[in-house]
Amino acid sequence: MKGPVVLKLGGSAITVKEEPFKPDLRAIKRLAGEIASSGVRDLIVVHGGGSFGHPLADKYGIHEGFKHEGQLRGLAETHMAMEELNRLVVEAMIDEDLPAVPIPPISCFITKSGRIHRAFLEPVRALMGLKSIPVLYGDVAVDEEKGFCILSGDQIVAYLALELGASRVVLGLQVDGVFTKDPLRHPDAKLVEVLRTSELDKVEAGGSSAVDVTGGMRAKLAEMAPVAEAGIPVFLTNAKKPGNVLKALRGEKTRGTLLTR
Ligand code: IP8
Repeated sequence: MKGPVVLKLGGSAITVKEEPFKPDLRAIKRLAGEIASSGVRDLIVVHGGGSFGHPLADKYGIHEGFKHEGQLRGLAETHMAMEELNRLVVEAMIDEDLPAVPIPPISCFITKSGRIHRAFLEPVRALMGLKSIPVLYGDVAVDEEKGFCILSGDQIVAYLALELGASRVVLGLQVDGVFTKDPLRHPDAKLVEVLRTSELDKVEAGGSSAVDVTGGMRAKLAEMAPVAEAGIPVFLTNAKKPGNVLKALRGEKTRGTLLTR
């Protein structure tokens, strides 16, 4: 199938989510290695905020939009924290000889009420034409209604997948995939291997206890549904477990959930 693969590295998979500003450097290095070993080069990587973006976004109420000038410092701090994490991801990829290039989403997306309204994707397209691997991330964004907002990595993944005609989306998470019940609270929860978009209301999606201003598994699935509806398969797998992202990128079978129409 033609079209790039869009890979999301979940913030919880690349940071220590309970400890603010603590990257999981081993995971970042391993995942960069898995990307390199997969041989997939027609690729866009988007990573989440984990313990870098979310605590600051929460502290300053960035997701609530502009309320007072005191938040402007938080806007800058949240973006800079994400840049710091992005640098670690891009450096790890470059160490693996991957032609990764950072693309700050605040500079190419404008939202309206929290949803991407306008995008300037020419740099992404041009870099891909040169066989570079753009690396974006969940970020703060200028919002036409709210002043500013948090733009989740998931929304960026969905937007890019649809806009660039992705062949596949791989979401590397801190859980194995979608379960019949919240696996943290119900030990009898079962992994759903194939999930149709028409069945989305059947799963009780839970998962994350740490601060997540962009909202857990249910929000993730809602974001990915239009992608799957468009015929682009979305595979969710545990990026904390070595080998999953490698296999998913290669299109090989591994533990996870395939979201499809
Ligand atoms: O972790 C949110 O991105 P996500 C990024 O993909 C910030 O939801 C800045 C909190």
